Amino acid sequence: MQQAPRLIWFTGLSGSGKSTLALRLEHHLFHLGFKVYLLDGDNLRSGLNSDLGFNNDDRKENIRRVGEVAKLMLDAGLIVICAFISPFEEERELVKNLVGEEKFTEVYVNCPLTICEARDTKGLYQKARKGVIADFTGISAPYEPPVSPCVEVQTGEESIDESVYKLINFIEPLLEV
Ligand code: GGZ
Repeated sequence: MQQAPRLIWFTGLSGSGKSTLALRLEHHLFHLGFKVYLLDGDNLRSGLNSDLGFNNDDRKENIRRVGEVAKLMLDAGLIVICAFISPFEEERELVKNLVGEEKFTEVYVNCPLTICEARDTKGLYQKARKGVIADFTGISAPYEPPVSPCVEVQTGEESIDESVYKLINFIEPLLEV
């Protein structure tokens, strides 16, 4: 299958559903025959970026390196899905300019902090509130919502299936040459 290389960039708070949606999208595209690869905190922060923490400078460097890796993968013809909090507009812009605006699709996984915190699947918000974890996004570190995302899902209101459906409908037509 002919495919147009594209970077699909998910941004949103911890617990907003980025990884879940990104994985569902990856599986969907894979089963359609696209060559697709998912980059997220799990495979980047445990290896290439294991020297980085969560202060502002480290987050910026995290996203810069992810952008460079994604660019190489685009050069190889892949569809790359990235799921990072990526809290700063400036770094998201940097990645967009690095890979080229025409290849960049920003996805805003919009979920209110109150809902992310109530879910607290990993107990991280509770630790952040207690001060056990410093610089926690939404609690003690900033999150800048995208100004004009290409597509937005409201995961506090929609079911996972509804959000996946919305994403697929928006993204799939962008991928075939
Ligand atoms: C935010 C943190 C922090 C702090 C650990 N702040 O929900 P998770 O667990 O699985 O996803 C979060 C992940 C965020 O890594 P990113 O590389 O996406 O962040 S960034 O784009 O801002 O560089 C969370 C966990 O790491 N985590 N400490 N202080 N999230």
